[in-house]
Amino acid sequence: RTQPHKPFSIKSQAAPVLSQDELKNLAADKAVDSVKSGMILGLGTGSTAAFVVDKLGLLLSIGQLSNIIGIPTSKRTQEQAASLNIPLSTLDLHPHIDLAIDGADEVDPNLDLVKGRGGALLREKMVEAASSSFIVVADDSKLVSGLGGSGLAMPVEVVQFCWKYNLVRLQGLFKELGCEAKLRLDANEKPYVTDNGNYIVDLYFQNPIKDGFGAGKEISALEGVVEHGLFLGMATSVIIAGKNGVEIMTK
Ligand code: ABF
Repeated sequence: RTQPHKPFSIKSQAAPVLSQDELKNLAADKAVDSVKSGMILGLGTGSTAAFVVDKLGLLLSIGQLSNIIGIPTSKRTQEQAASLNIPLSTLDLHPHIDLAIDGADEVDPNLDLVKGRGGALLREKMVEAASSSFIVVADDSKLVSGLGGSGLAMPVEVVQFCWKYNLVRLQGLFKELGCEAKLRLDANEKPYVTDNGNYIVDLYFQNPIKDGFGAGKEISALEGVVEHGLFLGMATSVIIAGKNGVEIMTK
């Protein structure tokens, strides 16, 4: 005889709502799974990348990782990594990097990125271009359907000399996208100076950039432009943390 079903109750358990920092931490944890002992690592900049650096420091300190060498992408990251006793080097001494892990400001469906709102775009691009693999870590607020479409800045690092001249030229390049160019200021309302002694012109678009490669070429062709925040075709994968967990985007 079959037993009559016992009445049962379903305890409804709403999924915990994770804070943005918890999401960043989740993405960072997942990325660090790809780090192996002995690797030369590009260390990113920004709040998400900082979780990665913290985790690397922890794994080194408990002996779960060994012999890694970090190539930092900013003075901030260099200080953070040094404080965690992560051995550091430079691109001069280690021109080939195994894996770089860094955050992003915008991620589109092709894994193309806007980076540099943290001001470290030049060193980030140099380090990430020298890496065999580049994993991006981000929370889902960074996803966009087209680069430049978030209404937030697309940074361009320019030399200080005649920065206004270049600001006007940059704005003029993207008139049809409703581009407004602004010199980035620091907390004291003084021009923000990068680790490389340059200024940043932030470009704000009303419409997304359709041809990222074309836009990048035009920006780079301006004398006095040092680097721009379009990171195209560089990411190997993007780890996105959102309310449904961690998703890995690959091409
Ligand atoms: C770096 O930090 C930058 O390229 C990007 O500008 C920024 C992202 O910062 P966060 O992780 O704090 O959002 O990765």
